[in-house]
Amino acid sequence: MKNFYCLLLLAAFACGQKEVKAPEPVLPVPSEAQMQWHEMETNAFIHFTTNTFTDLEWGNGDESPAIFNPTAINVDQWITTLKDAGFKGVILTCKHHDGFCLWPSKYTEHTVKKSPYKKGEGDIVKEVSDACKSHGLKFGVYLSPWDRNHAEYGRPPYIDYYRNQLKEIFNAYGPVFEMWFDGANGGTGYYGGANEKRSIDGSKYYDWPTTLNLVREMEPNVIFFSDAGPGVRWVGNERGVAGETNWNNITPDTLYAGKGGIEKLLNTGHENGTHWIPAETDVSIRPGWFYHAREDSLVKSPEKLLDIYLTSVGRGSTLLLNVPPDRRGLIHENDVAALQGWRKLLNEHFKNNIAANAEARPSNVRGDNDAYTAKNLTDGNKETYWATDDNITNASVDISWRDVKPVRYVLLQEYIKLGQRVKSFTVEVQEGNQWKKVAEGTTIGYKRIVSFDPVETNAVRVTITDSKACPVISNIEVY
Ligand code: FUL
Repeated sequence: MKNFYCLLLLAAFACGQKEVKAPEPVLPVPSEAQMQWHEMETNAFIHFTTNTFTDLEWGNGDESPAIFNPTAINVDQWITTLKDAGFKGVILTCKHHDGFCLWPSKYTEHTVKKSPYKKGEGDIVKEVSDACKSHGLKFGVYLSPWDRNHAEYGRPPYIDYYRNQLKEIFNAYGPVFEMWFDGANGGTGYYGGANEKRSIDGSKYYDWPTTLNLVREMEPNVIFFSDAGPGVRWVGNERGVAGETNWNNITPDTLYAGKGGIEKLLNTGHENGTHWIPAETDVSIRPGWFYHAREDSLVKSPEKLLDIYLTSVGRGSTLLLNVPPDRRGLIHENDVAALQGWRKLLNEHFKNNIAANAEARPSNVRGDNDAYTAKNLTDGNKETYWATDDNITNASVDISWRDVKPVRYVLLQEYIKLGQRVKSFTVEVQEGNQWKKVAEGTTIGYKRIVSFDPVETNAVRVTITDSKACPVISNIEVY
């Protein structure tokens, strides 16, 4: 990459151009690990535990491991199905709220070891992490802080137990790209036979800073998910909808996992937030997070999944789509068909980028310098960008091609390594000698896809109408 910039500079010199300084970053900016997370775009969630066999969403914690018996399990089928659908990573519920562990933890008997699965010799966490490795997907971990099985839940010894399990998992099954700290806590549970309600103070009980440091020592680049981050935040709903305005910035000092009442803030982020904590959009392909036969007819359609893609990835978020295995231990035929249909739609709708290498005429180029030319928008190189002079926060670019073609999507990307800047924009298409507005929006961020009724055109105009500082746009695609 360095060489590439040297070449640009050399080219600029050769044309007698003065070197022009790159725009200053608008803080905060993403870490390298967060940048990689943004680029994954779609990941899959896998919810699997005793709930799959009891038909519950939240197990009470008193379930017998004897019921955990997937008789035709094929973890490879899960991972190849997910890979074919385009997912880049997988997050597995190693332990959900009921406390049952999908690996043979040495700190409890409430695990696969006591189940009929592979006669107690099975280890689903290992199988999934191995399958991810062999198919080139990243592996992530959900380890529920709330544990309705553990006798000490709510008291200090449980925190040691939870940390011991994190050590077990990170040491045996890594690398782990993302760690989920779910905020849910319904109070009541089995708790080793006490069968009572245990309320905790979510802001203090878990002592998250110590736990996160422990994990970071084992996995320095892990992305922590919780309502409050610090890696990524919850999007504030389970419908698959990120805010139309979606700032990656948020001020986390008053947030903590499970705080509640902050859904709106999580959904949109905050323009002046102090930290880069982007929203992750988690949603299930079925009504529930776990498999229930009664929901076989309620699997989301490929069209619905496409909508969800547009309101998550298309709004600068990352999609975490849950696909729960059934009692056989397979991804059900209906879910497989929905995922295949979705992939097909995505491939069709985003097949030919009309803007690739198209002509781009900007209203302003930073220092009139080739390094920041609007050609960078259509060159397919994510490291180059179009930027304007520092005092310009309203600028447009016209992208045109020879023959009139039907257009229904415009995809925009900011070069977020220099921070999220754009506050509002419009998209117009040329009809004869007229420009007609077809879409407008607020934030762009890592990626923004606007859709509109198909129009026949040979030019698109994107206007940044307001920005925190000069806009820095790396990519425009048109479909
Ligand atoms: C929630 C949990 O209570 C659900 O069971 C599920 O795991 C979802 C992803 O997070 O908070």
